[in-house]
Amino acid sequence: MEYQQLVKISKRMSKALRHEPARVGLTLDPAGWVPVTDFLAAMKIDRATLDEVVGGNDKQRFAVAVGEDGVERIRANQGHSVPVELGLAEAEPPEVLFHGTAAAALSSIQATGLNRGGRHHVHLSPDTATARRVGARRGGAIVILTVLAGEMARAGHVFYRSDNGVWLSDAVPPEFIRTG
Ligand code: HQG
Repeated sequence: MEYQQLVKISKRMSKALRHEPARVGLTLDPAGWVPVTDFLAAMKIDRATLDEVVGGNDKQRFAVAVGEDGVERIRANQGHSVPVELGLAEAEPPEVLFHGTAAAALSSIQATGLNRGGRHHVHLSPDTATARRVGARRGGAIVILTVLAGEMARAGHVFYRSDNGVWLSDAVPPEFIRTG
């Protein structure tokens, strides 16, 4: 299938699994999973298409797994706004992490820190190239912030790493943020 078409389906899948499952008639379990057969019907796609989107996804946004009951399910690895308990394990972060955002947000972020907005956590990138890509989604001028994750962890802040390598934390207070 063509790349653009796959991206379009991936976005629909993200919306259903992270934000608006009810809109397409789905109910996520407490950990965010739905049976693959229900999901295919709700998305109106076939299994081969699903496999192509999940396997070829640039950010490994989705996980497919067989439960103890033998039922195969799918969930989004992160990025939810609906309440789900992903069961992420705490992880020790690298000394620095990065956050790419709109330059226009800088003064607000310097005043109040990074907050999670509608998501469950603040999302942090392991490298500046990834942070740049995240920031570029906004259009316009971007800024790459350095987050002193090691110092934060030693001060008692908890970090998680999603299955697709995104670092997550509840909030980043301004004193742990550097520009440039
Ligand atoms: C900003 C995509 C003003 C924050 C990406 C960000 C990522 C503040 C925006 C994932 C602020 C929230 C998450 C403050 C935070 N004042 N602005 N105090 N604190 N912000 O989309 O991190 O493709 O919820 O800088 O690749 O941009 O969906 O978060 O610009 O991994 O898989 O508020 O989403 O992944 O925006 O992106 P978002 P994000 P997917």
